[in-house]
Amino acid sequence: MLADSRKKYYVMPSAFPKIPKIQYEGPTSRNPLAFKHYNPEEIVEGKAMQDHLRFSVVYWHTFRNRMSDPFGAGTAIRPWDDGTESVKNAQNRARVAFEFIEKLGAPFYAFHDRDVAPEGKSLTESNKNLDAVVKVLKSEQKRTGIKLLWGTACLFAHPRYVHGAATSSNADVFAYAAAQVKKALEVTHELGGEGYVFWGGREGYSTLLNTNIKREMDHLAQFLHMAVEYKKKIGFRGTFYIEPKPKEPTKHQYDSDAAACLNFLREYGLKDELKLNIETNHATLAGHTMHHELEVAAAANALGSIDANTGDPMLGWDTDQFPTDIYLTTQCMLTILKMGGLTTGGVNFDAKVRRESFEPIDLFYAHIGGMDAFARGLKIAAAIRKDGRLAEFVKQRYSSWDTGIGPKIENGKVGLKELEAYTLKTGEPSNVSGRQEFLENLINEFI
Ligand code: XUL
Ligand code: CO
Repeated sequence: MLADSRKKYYVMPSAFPKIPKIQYEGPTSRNPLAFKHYNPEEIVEGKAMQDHLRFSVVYWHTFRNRMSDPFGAGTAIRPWDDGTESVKNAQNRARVAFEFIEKLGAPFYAFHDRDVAPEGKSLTESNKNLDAVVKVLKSEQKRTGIKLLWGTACLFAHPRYVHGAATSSNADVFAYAAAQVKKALEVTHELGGEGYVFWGGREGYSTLLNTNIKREMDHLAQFLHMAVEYKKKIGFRGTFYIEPKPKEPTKHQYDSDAAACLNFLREYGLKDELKLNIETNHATLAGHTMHHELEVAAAANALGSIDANTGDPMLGWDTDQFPTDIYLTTQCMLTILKMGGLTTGGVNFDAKVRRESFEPIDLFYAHIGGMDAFARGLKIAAAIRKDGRLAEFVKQRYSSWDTGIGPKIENGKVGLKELEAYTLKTGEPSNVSGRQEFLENLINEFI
C-alpha cells in the first residue's frame, strides 16, 4: 500500500534545477538564458512568431549524442543518463527531454525510432521497447502540449544496413527496413506527428564497381510507394518529406540535392506524395547555398520543412552546428515568407553542440541562439518585404515578359519563325544592369 501511494506521488527530480523557463527579455537584455528576439506571441505579417517558425528540438543530437569524434571518446555530461541501453533509462531520458523542451519553449520535437528506444535482439523486441517509450512520450506530450513535428526510422546505424536499406543489394534487408518503417509510421501516427521524414542515410554507393544504380533507384521508389500506401491505409495525414544530402556517410547518396530529389519523385510518380525537408549543411555539402536549395524546392511547390543548422566553411563535412548567421536566417525566411509560410513543417534544429561544449547548460545556449537568429531573420525578412524595393526590383527586371513579345512567348503564341521576324524588326536587344552590389547593399540596410 505504502509503496503504491509513494509511487503515485513520486515526482521526478528536475534535470535542470537551476534553469528557469526561458523568457523573452528583448534586445537590450544581457541575460544569456533569455530570448532577445524570439517573442512567441509577437505578430509578424499577421501571424505570431511561434506559428511562423514552429521550432523543433531533435532527439538524436540533443539527447543521444555523446559527443565523441573519430579521435576521442564522448565528452557530454548528462547526469540523468545512466549510460545503459535499458528501456527504463530511455523512459527517464524521455521525461528529461520534455523538461528541456518545455523550459526552452519550443513547440515541437523530432525523433528516429532508435533514438528514443533501444534496438532489441529481434524486431519484436525492438517494437516492444519502442512501445514502452512511446507511452511516456505520449503522456509527456499530453502534459506539456509539445507536439511531434515528424518521426522517422533510423535505417543507417545498425550493421544490417551496411549496403543501404531500401537500396540494399540484399532483399531481406529491404524487407527489414520496410518492417521498421511500418512500425515508425504507426508510432508517428499514434503520437499525432505532423510529418514523417525519409532521409536515405545509406541509400547510395561506395563504389560503382559493385552497384546497379537503376535497380537500386527502382527499389527506393518501390519502398516509398509502399510507405505511401501504408500511410493511407492507417489514415496518417501528416506530410511525407524526403531530405536531400549528397554524401556522408556514403560517397554518393541518391537524394543528393533538391533538384535530384525532385527529378526522382517526378520520374517515379511520387511528386504529389512527398515534399522536401531542406537542411543547410546538406545544401553546402552539395555545393549549393541553403537559399538556392530552398528556392529550388519552393519553385516546385515542394518546400515542406527545414533542418536548421550550418556547416563550417573551413571544413568539408557535416558539422551540424547551430545556426547563428543572421544573413543565412534572413535568406531562409525570405523564401519561406514568399512561399506563404510553413504549414506542417517547421524550423527543426538538426544541430549539435561542439564536443568542447559538454555541459547541459550549453544545450540551452545553443537552442536559444538558434531561435533568436531565426526570429531576427524573420523580422528582417518581413521588413525587407514591407519596404518592397527588393521585390519591385525583381518585378521590374522581368517586365519585358509582361507586355509586348514576352507574354506571347510565355503563352506559346509564337514560334521560332515569328521570333525571327520580330528580331529582324527590333534589332539588337538592350540589357540593363543586374545591380547585384546595389541589392546586397539594400539587404544590409536591414541587417
Ligand atoms: C543526417 C540528418 C538526419 C535526418 C533525419 O545528416 O540530417 O538526422 O535529418 O534522419
Ligand atoms: Co537532417
